[in-house]
Amino acid sequence: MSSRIEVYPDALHLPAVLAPGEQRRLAARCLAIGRGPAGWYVPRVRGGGLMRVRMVCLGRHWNARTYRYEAVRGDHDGRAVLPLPADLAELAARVAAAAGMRIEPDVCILNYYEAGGRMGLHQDKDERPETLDAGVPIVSLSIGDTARFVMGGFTRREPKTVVRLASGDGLVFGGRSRLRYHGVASILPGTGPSGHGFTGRFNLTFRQGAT
Ligand code: MD6
Ligand code: FE
Repeated sequence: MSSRIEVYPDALHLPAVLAPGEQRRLAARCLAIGRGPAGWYVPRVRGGGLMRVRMVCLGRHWNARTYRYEAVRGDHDGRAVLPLPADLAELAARVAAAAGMRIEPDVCILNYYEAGGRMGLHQDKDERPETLDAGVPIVSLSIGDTARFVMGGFTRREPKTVVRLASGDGLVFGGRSRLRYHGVASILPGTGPSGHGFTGRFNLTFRQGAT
């Protein structure tokens, strides 16, 4: 089993939980999904600004205006959301199990960052209250360039820790840490493995309770 680093209670970093071949296959899937008909879009947030990341949701669509999950891309082009493939849901469950947690995901948010990409500090609290109360984790998988991922407390101001999420790394974020603030401070261009057929960083977050 790969190593587990406890960043906070119930927030575990699993370096290289994905083998190189798995990373390559997953990268090819991400590219195909993103380039497909209901592919990449850049969300526009409530304040009106564009996010610095491209996104595609699988299973349910996360609406950046309403902060709700829905069946169509209501804040973008109205297209139906793509299904969440069963093998990806199983992969997320496997990674959760490696951290001693359980998930039956119904949504995956696929993010694509290029150099200069980032994601502001936020909490993930748009899933069903039962799921949040039970501490069902979010499972995050990263491929490509390393990200400087920032994790803090339960208010924006608390002290923060930086976790370098490299290609193949998992982060299982549940239990007592499910509602911690976090974000992506920066991407370190050129740090990903070669031979994956893309530049930049893919991140997949699997969630339960979006329906
Ligand atoms: C990212 N991830 O790593 C953005 N959220 O690109 C997240 O926002 C995130 O990695 C909840 C749990 C794990 C995550
Ligand atoms: Fe998040």
